[in-house]
Amino acid sequence: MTKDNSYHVAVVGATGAVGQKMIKMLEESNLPISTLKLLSSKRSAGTKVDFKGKELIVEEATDESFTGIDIALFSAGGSVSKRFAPEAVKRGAVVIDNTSAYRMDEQVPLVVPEVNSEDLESHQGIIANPNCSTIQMVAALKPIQDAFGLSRVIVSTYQAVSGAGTQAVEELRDQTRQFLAEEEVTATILPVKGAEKHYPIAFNALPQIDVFQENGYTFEEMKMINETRKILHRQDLSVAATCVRLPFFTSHAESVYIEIEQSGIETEAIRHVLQEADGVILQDDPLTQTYPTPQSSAGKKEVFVGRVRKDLDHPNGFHLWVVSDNLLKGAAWNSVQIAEKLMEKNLLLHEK
Ligand code: L14
Repeated sequence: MTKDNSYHVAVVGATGAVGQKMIKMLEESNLPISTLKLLSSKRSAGTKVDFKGKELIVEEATDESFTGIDIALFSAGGSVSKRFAPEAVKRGAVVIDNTSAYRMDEQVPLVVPEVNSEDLESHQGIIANPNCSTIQMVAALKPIQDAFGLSRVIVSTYQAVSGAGTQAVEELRDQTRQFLAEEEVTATILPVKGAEKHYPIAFNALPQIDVFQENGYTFEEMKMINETRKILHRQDLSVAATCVRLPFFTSHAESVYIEIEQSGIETEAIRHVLQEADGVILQDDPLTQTYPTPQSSAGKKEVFVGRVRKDLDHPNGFHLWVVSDNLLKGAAWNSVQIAEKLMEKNLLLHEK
């Protein structure tokens, strides 16, 4: 920290889809930043990036890059976080990690500021940013859990390609053009980069995000299940997930079925707690065909909820439609929000 109480910040993975948004969110943040260091792999080093009207040059990350850094935002893949996050902490930085590397580590708080910012207080240098699909779901579930109790969650996702990175975005563009030109469609990235087999995403729906686990669920589905329990402090909560990739660029949508503990609750009461919730915007009116969509939420920081309705069979069952920008609240904005919270709570290591 500098004498005027401003921070030395680093972004690792600065040229990636999330890294770019992190830089934008830092520009919009009220976090006082004295220097911003942009780090990447050797391959992307040298790239020029604009920050608050100044041109910054991306440097290759090394252990020494983190000397003097107060806050390091990581989004360059799990192996980069494993390699450099402990080195950054050793040098006094607090790491906010947007990969799955540390999320389930018991020593590491997994935080959505509107939901469990108190978990930041026990941090030991690394804080994990949850998976994008998990973040938007728990933002909607927390106020419902607080008001009525929650016993079960079943979610199906409709996820944008940008979550899988800039190459997946390019792949959707290329395949869409190929398909419309009636050319052969080439699939080389999705569903999982580097996998044996690829499926086209353009004009398609892929029921696989991330790699399969031994239990038949994908890793994305297991992340939603395990992370939801950890963030809501509910190891007993029943959660099931099906994660599906669809051919649009930005925002994830989710159809969420919940069962609450209290009986006799009407839809209006669920709508009311969502309307009052921090970071959540209710857009729900069948009479005017009002509900959020991936396009309507793109570029916005909040989590949007619509289609709230009571299950027709289970007396405590409700259905919701939850939409948010996967690169903002799902990634970059949530990370920068964590940094703001750490500052507010005086939890940056140089201050501890
Ligand atoms: O776990 O491919 O943070 O859309 C979130 C995006 C994993 C990949 C994570 C995708 C990533 C996922």
